[in-house]
Amino acid sequence: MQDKHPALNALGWSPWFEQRTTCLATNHIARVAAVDRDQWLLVDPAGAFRAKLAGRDLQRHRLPHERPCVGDWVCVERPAGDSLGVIRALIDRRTFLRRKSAGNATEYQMIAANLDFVVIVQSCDVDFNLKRLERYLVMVMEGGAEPHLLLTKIDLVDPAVWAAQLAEIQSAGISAPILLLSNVTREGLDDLQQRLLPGKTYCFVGSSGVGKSTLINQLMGREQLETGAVSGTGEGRHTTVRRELIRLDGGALVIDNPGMREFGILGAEDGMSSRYADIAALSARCRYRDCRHTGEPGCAVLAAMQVGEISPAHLGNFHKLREESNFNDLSYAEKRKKDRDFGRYIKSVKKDLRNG
Ligand SMILES: Nc1nc2c(ncn2[C@@H]2O[C@H](COP(=O)(O)OP(=O)(O)OP(=O)(O)O)[C@@H](O)[C@H]2O)c(=O)[nH]1
Ligand SMILES: [Mg+2]
Ligand SMILES: [Zn+2]
Repeated sequence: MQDKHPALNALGWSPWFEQRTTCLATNHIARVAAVDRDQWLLVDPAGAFRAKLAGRDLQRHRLPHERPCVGDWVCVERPAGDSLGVIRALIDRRTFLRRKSAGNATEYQMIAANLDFVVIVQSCDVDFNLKRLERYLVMVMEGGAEPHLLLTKIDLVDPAVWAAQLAEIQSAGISAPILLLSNVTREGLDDLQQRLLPGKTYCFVGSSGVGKSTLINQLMGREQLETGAVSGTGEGRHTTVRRELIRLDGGALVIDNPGMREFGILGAEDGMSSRYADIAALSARCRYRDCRHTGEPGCAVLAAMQVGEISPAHLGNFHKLREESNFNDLSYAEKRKKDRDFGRYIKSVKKDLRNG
């Protein structure tokens, strides 16, 4: 396919998007670098500018996750002078990272879109947690990006500590590449830098205080992002308050994120079967198609566990995550139904008013 927008490639553009562009001849293509309430910071080869959503599109993109998020490509009318641009359309997302909104809300929250890699960051002094890692992995795989793991603050612990963490990750059957790093001694930094490819997008996620912004500052070679103090418990203080796409001198695009306290899974059926591909493959041989692998006769998954082919811990994680995933999916479906029923109710009231 002919490369119609070569200048955009440096910002992460590819033929995949070219084929799906809905932009009019009068529109420009730009990428979302940050979102501040109702204003979008966009970048294109000419630089950065601010834009808003067209009124009609505000209606159409009513749900928060349908609105352009960091990393999205949009069709935009470029502003004259320093007035705001107008976003006319959202180009399809190739990949994304989303989570269940924090708290009880049964809603998706789009973290970022069009990511090649998601770097899941945990610090090995106090933050490391395999269960949390598993949830991130499921959601990364669901969205189609490639996961990388990064353990920070190796300067704060004895090597035996991170060696044990590596062993834990390996025994959980996680095959994503793992990097170790210290922002203080800079050990591991060159290794990471060499892996960052120009024109590819890397989204850094993890708890507050694990060193995401400190790391991105190091990669930029300057103190652009604000970094925070860590409390006595090692917990961060939510220093970063907005997501931001940054282009490094080497050409890689990185997204810094605010620390996330929870990372709930929702709508993750594909992510579950990618992360637990071994269990998914075995279940084809279970006697019952709807086997839950909890004691049914003829269960191939339990049989595999008995001969040591998969570990009980691995199957245990799968069961816990599937339970949570099913529960959240059910709540989501119920909420959507309630919304629809309420919509119908409003319509019928309006009709009654007109007729009455
Ligand atoms: N000892 C040590 N401290 C580090 C390392 N990386 C970061 N820090 C410190 O940890 C604190 C938090 O770092 P940040 O970069 O702000 O963490 P963050 O992940 O961006 O946190 P949020 O923005 O709140 O999500 C700062 O005081 C850093 O100096 C590291 O590798 N070793
Ligand atoms: Mg930060
Ligand atoms: Zn089974």
